[in-house]
Amino acid sequence: KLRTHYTADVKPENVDNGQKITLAGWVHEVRDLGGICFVVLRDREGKAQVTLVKKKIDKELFDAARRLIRESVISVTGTVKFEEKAPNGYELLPEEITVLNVANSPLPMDTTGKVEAELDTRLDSRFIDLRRAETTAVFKIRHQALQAIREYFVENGFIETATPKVVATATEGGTALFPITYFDREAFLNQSPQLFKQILMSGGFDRVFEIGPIFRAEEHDTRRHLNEATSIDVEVSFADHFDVMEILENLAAYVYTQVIEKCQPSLETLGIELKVPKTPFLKLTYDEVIEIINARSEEKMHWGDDLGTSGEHIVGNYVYETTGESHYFIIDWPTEIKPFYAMPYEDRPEFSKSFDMMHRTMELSSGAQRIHIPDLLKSRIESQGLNPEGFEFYLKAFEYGMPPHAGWGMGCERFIMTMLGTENIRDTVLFPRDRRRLSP
Ligand code: ATP
Ligand code: AMO
Repeated sequence: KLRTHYTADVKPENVDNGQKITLAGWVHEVRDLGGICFVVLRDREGKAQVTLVKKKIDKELFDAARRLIRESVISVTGTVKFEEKAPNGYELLPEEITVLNVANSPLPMDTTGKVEAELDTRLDSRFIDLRRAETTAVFKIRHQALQAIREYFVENGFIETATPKVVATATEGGTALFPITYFDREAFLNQSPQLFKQILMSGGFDRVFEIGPIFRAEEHDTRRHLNEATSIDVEVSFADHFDVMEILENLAAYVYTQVIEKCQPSLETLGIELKVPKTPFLKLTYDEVIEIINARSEEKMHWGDDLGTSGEHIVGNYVYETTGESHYFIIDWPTEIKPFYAMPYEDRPEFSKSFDMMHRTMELSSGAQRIHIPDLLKSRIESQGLNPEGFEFYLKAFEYGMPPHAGWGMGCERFIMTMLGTENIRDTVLFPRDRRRLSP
């Protein structure tokens, strides 16, 4: 066996003092003090000190240890000695060290954390960057968050779906599409599962979720936009926008709770003390948001304007100062600035049953009750300057018994980014796609 234990699993409850084990990982550090040599072995879960005392050990083994090259891959078999003074409370006294692969030097970037690398350098050599505990911690938390999201959906009667990423039409008016060649036809990478999750409501699935990639040809290069992002999508039949806002806030709170419970080592590595957001989240109407902004900014916001970045910050800070919470909803947006599928209020059709879930620093999610009446939907598609012919496959699902329904989409990366306070959204994606970056 190349490995019997992870470094972090070597504890008195799992392993006996003097037990023979095999660890495998990377050479993090070699400290040669002449009479004694320490090799720090690093694996996914942590580090272990391998101690070689010259007088007590085979000369060849001692010399081989001293010559180990940093970041090479090794497997070490030896006996465990619990020792309070050692870094994790134990050291490994080796009998055999096998070099499985040698690393070149110098390395493309430092792994010890002594030199702070630029994000671009880190992304160019992601395989090395991931060997840093701080980087891995983000992805362990992302994994746990997604796990919790799935748990929450399954517990609450949702069916997981997979809808096509190669499509014939746009869904989200605001952003551009990536065109691709599909045999002899033009096709696009999907911006959102929107149309498909709605069709599934006509299919009687009632409650669906999907976690998958979305593609947006955003021209700009910001710290919160990706060209390929992971969307967490939900659609619920016989529900209105308030019902799905409740699902969203409860989901967010559940995920925070699970991350706090299951990711303490990673949170400590990142120096984060996480607080579960208090539910229900504050709901501000679009009109109230305008008042808040206009009372605090020279730059006036007019009815019908979308919320700009500075507006988002003004309102976010206002909410944080008055409630101590970072999350809130903005509801009742003008129908005209929301996508065609948002349901207008019957008694005041200039307002729609739509919402954004906001974090103090940015938008996290958009959603709405949807139009389920085919004629109204068709006229909304037309009035947004779109051609209903392109939407035939979608509109057809509304003609034969479409229940009222509502849903939302939340960017996974933005959710993780705001949870961990990362500077850049690219820190929450293994191999981000942005304006300039197409590899790795
Ligand atoms: P939407 O849901 O409105 O389609 P989105 O999901 O992409 O947009 P953001 O991009 O965070 O959400 O948009 C929030 C607001 O910030 C929008 O009003 C948008 O016009 C504005 N905005 C987006 N990109 C930029 C940018 N690069 N600089 C300044 N403002 C921006
Ligand atoms: P929207 O376009 O607002 O709504 O997208 C929903 C959420 O997806 C995330 N997101 C992004 N994250 C990173 N980079 C991007 N370029 C990017 N674009 C979007 C954001 C955003 O809030 N169909 C609707 C959802 C619905 O109504 O169900 C939609 O796509 O967190």
